[in-house]
Amino acid sequence: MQMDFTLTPEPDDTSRERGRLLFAAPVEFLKGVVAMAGLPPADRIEVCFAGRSNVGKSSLINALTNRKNLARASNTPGRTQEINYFTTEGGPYLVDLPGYGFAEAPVAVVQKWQALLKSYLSGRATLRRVFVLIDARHGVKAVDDEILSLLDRSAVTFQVVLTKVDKISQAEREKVLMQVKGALQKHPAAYPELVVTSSEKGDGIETLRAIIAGLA
Ligand SMILES: Nc1nc2c(ncn2[C@@H]2O[C@H](COP(=O)(O)OP(=O)(O)OP(=O)(O)O)[C@@H](O)[C@H]2O)c(=O)[nH]1
Ligand SMILES: [Mg+2]
Repeated sequence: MQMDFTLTPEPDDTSRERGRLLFAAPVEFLKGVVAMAGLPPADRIEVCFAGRSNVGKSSLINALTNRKNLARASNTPGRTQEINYFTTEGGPYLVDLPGYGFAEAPVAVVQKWQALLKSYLSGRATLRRVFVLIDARHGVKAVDDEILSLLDRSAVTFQVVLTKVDKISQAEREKVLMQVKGALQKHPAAYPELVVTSSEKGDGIETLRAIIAGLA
């Protein structure tokens, strides 16, 4: 059966306001986690941001929270090496993950944090939704597919967020959306709506805030 993927519609005034309020309140760094045993108590729901190295996970958290440097963003792929927890007031934990598909660190180091990433994505009961970030210039790659299959097997709902849309034309946008929608056909854990974002220009940020506030 063909699954129908659409863009998330613009939030209505109520949900937009709810999203605005959640992210206008203080969002604080809680801790960086390097082993499953270090995860904070599972006393509330959480959402996480997953994706290939350099796709823009940390930048997206900065854009959502309107803070330049809350989650460190950098040009150096593989910069986020821990599972970083941020608290919201009355809302979910926001979780910034290390990137996957990064080959330039020592193999042992990469393996260690990829193993942690996989344990986390498949074994966190309070993980309500995984935002899987896909670079709008590149579309879904084999390494993304691997993670998406892991989420299918673990029955964890994921929602695709296209990033860096400011870097492509409207025509390229249509093309990558087709590719992504095609790739998602084989992933039953995929949420049927996609979000197109630019942390640089602000596209999709209010929509994403509203989605996260709506999950709480
Ligand atoms: N033009 C543009 N650049 C972006 C955008 N989002 C992120 N970037 C840039 O992409 C690079 C990587 O961003 P990060 O947010 O550090 O990426 P990440 O996914 O957290 O990377 P890792 O932690 O290494 O996995 C930085 O140079 C950002 O400035 C965007 O929306 N538009
Ligand atoms: Mg990062």
